[in-house]
Amino acid sequence: MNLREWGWDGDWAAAFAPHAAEGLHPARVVRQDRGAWEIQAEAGARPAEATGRFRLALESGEADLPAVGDWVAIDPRPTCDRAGIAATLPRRTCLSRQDAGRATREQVLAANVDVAFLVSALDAGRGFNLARLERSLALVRAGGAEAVVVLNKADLCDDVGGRVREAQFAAADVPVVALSATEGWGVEELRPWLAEGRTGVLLGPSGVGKSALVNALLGEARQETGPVREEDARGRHTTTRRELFRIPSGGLLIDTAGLREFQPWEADSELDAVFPEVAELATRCRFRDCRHESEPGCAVQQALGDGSLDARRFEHYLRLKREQAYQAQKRDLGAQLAEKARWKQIAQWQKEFMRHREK
Ligand SMILES: Nc1nc2c(ncn2[C@@H]2O[C@H](COP(=O)(O)OP(=O)(O)O)[C@@H](O)[C@H]2O)c(=O)[nH]1
Ligand SMILES: [Mg+2]
Ligand SMILES: [Zn+2]
Repeated sequence: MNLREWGWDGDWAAAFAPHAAEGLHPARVVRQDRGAWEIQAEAGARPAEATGRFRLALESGEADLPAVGDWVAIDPRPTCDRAGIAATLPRRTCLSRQDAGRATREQVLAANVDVAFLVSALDAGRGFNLARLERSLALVRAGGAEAVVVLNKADLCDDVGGRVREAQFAAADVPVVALSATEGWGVEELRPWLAEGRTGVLLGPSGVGKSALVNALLGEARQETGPVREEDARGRHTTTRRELFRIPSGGLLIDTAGLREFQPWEADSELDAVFPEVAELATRCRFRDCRHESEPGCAVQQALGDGSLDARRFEHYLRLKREQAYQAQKRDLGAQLAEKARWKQIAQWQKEFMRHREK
């Protein structure tokens, strides 16, 4: 198996050199399902687990938990049924959101992704939501990836043009593509973003057709589609699977499941990226901490008054800003609890580690 087909290149090889010197092999994380990983190495695909030394690095916060898309250094351990992950290579891009359960922990959705397809559905259900689209755009920009807005199930919509215009308005300069994954039309428009060696990820709420789109791009029904139970009776996640596929036209694509709405992590700079016109105006307000409400010398209010700033865009901006403040508050409150939970997890790992060593 040629690792180039999985996105390996000269820069990765250079970053990997110190690990190669230790006799480790490069591999890409192609599947992540709760605590379990599957990696793709030159020798093929295998399940993998963290080595003892890597666990210690994870515990001390020196290393990040491997995510789908990560390049890792593995100890092949030929006599063992699992390869040992010994290190992760520094990420080029990283899409993360706040962990739904633990408000203070960042959860990495996918690593080393070039392009994120933000999938909505035009089926008149809850699949199309401009505020969510804006939040997702913020998340993708903050992570360093390119974004493409995908409006799926266009076959079910009478006014595709109208929806495209609405999405384009929220997305500013980000491309918007309307298509039908199940009928197949429009799907080809995505291929240019998935050229050889490039990695994409499908993001969006459950039911918008992400897996159907994976199947359409793969040209075969590899992913199960349809209503998937993603929460148990108490509303918790039971499916968190993320998987990386190779598509025939050359690129790689990650399907995600079980994601709740995104909650951007560090957010001020992201908001500025999504609303560059507001950010630009804000630099001209008289007060640096201007909230653009009724402060004197507010350039934003002035622009709203003379119509040079779109009132609806500014409303969206304020909504996200409020949500952000709320999340920040929640994060502070959750910090102590999360720290406690982290230590509990560390103690458990240590116990396992000791048990492993005694064997
Ligand atoms: N009419 C129509 N239905 C679609 C389309 N794409 C997906 N679906 C259906 O929507 C449901 C959810 O699709 P799925 O791919 O499982 O969504 P996911 O949860 O985002 O992976 C399935 O029943 C699909 O057959 C589409 O373009 N048009
Ligand atoms: Mg799915
Ligand atoms: Zn202002």
